[in-house]
Amino acid sequence: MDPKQVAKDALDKVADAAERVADKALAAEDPEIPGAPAAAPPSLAEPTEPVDPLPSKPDQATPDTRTPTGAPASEDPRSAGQQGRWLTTSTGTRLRDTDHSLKAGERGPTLLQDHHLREKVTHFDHERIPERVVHARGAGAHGYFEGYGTAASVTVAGLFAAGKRTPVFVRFSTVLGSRGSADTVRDTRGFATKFYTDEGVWDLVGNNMPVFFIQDGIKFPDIIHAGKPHPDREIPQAQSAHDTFWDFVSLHTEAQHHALWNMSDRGIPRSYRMMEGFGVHTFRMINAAGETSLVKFHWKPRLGIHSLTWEEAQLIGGLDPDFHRRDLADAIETGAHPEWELGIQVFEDTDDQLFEGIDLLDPTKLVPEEFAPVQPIGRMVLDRNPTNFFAETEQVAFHVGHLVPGIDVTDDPLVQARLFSYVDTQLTRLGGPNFNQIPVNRTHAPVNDMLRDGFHQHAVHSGVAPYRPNSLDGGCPFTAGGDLSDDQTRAFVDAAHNVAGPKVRTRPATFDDHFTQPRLFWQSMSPVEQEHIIRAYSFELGKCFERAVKERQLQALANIDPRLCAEVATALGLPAPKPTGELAVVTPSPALSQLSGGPWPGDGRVVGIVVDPDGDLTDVSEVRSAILAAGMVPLVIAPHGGTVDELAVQRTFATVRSVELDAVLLAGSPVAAPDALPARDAKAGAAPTSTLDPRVVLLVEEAYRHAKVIGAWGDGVRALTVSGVPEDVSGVVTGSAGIGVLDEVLALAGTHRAWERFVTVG
Ligand code: HDE
Repeated sequence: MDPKQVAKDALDKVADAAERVADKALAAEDPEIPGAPAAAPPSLAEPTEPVDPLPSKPDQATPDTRTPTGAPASEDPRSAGQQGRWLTTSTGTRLRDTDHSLKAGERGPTLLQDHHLREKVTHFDHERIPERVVHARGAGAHGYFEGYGTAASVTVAGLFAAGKRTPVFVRFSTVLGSRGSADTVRDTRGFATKFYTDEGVWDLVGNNMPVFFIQDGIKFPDIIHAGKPHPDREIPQAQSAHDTFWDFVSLHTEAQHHALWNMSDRGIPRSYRMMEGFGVHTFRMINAAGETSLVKFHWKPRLGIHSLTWEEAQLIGGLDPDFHRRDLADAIETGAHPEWELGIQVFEDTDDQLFEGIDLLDPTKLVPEEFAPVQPIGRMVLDRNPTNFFAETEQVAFHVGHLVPGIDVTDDPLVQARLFSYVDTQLTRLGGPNFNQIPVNRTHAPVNDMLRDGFHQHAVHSGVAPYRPNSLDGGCPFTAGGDLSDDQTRAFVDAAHNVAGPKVRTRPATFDDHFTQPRLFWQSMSPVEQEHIIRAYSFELGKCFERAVKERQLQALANIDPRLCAEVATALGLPAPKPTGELAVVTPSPALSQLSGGPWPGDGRVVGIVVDPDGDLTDVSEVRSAILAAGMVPLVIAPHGGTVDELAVQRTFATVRSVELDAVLLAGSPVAAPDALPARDAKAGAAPTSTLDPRVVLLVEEAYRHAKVIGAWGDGVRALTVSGVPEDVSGVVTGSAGIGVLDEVLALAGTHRAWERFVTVG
């Protein structure tokens, strides 16, 4: 039916209902006995024609539509923020003094009657809410999703229509650490997206790795208890380098695949903006004809997938624990808006739900992109930072059961448990069942549910019949149609799917193979990535206390790859065991390597420029402007703060560290500054008379070791030489003019690092 006609009919029905109310009100003047339950008398038969909710009765009023801070509700989001210029109580009474409690005499005791003191302190006492059990530390951003129109053959979901823009809120997170832990720890990252679609909220609550530790949600408390700090001493914080984690994953070999991803560079991303995202589970999509497909979701970052080195991650953990949070906020503020493409791998919805022998219901398995290409269906841009961390990033409540027509879950036993857990956890975290009414969680679609009351109820529901069927509220609300092709009336339809079998606590045989896919991942890595993995295992297991735990994990590594096992065993000083079975023959998947693809845009990358206030500064200003024009952030680094030749200094030799930079430019060779003394700055070492400030030497050495691109011109070339860096090596650029050097540096930085500089053994 014509949508305009539908809208007109609906309006006519509301007008009819309003007329009936008015008639009744007139009748009441008759006078009529008070107490009629509803605004209009019910019909004898159950109402079947959908209408909008009936108006309230003429004797009823609802609270004024005010914001939490007393302003008339309006579309301006600031109406929910502070109002007026005077300090007030929470109820808007202006205050004259908030620094002195009410006392009996100047030096006497405080009076119980001091309602302002009590309101202020009581509210403060309750400012904290429980942190998330997992994913406690996170950072959020607003943005939009834009559909390409390419998903229509598999799903009716309206957000994928060509050019359709849907607002989103994304929260990135680490898993294990507490709210105040460091960003750069080795861990999986959460990548949770809330889409405020016209058809309801859809939450895609994924990770930056495509597989998970466990195949059944009932084991989630086990893996998390093992990964969290030891319960006696509550250490270590935010990391897996300890006995309980490796105890569990070595006993429970289905976790080996995910553990291997954590030990790879994916576990230490350079930036949230440079991570892939995955829905992990297989989902089911439904098209207009009611046909279903199985899909896996992938977010592909426009900037490529890049990581820190382990040494960088550890140093940054101390220097700037907010590194990822800051990077995200700074990038958005400077207009370097992070962007991802959403894609799906599509599989036929067969009875066995297998693809090329891979059980699509097993969340410890991925499907190589070479077998099932990722097909782009839209893109997401994050372009605004939250205004208030608590109100938005902390209070956002994701739930895998927030689904919209056209997208459904599968019988993956992990997602099944998640469907229970996410609502359950919000009840404690957000203090009751109305968490979807918190501003950041509110849907942009009309809500007419029959959920009522509860802590912090913000809706003022009218009517008397929050049940179905009813006649007193005119039969409202009505269930919508199951015709998926009608985008005006369609409802969420659970995809029909055959299930049968005995009631059992077990797992299928198709979940049994725990080593083929880790081997596939290992063999798909480049030699440098393999080195990083070997070092990561050596570090993590080297931190374990118990020999039995290390030996057991070495056995698991032997079953993944004997060379990986041997290298780690050498580092641990233990014998390398033999594989317990035959090793699978796998075809490597190049798409799994972070080094595949590129070069990538450098948006928001940080370029340090070392200057010598007494040297030649001619090109520095121009280079700085060119870096800004390229969408990157130039940081001028000088011996002292303030300005150098009218250029603001962002870092001094005392405050800078190479790990916060993506590339280093040397515009001069500054001699040791007055504070280059061990007593003032331990980084200066014991060489105060150096012809080059020792902190610059450290900066260059570190940047070189981490395979960062380094450029030098003019006298800056001397700084390279003094620091022991050869000129004729990959990723090192020298020249006579700043801009020429910068152009080459920016081109090389597109691959993130000069990978050839990493020495590999294998
Ligand atoms: Fe979660 N997970 N999870 N998880 N998860 C939570 O929900 C849970 C799983 C993920 O930024 C909690 O609101 C169970 C897989 C992200 O707010 C909790 C199981 C994946 C976030 C919860 C899983 C995730 C969470 C904690 C096994 C990747 C952060 C607070 C059945 C696909 C969302 C909360 C945010 C958060 C339970 C497994 C991703 C406790 C029981 C698999 C990104 O409900």
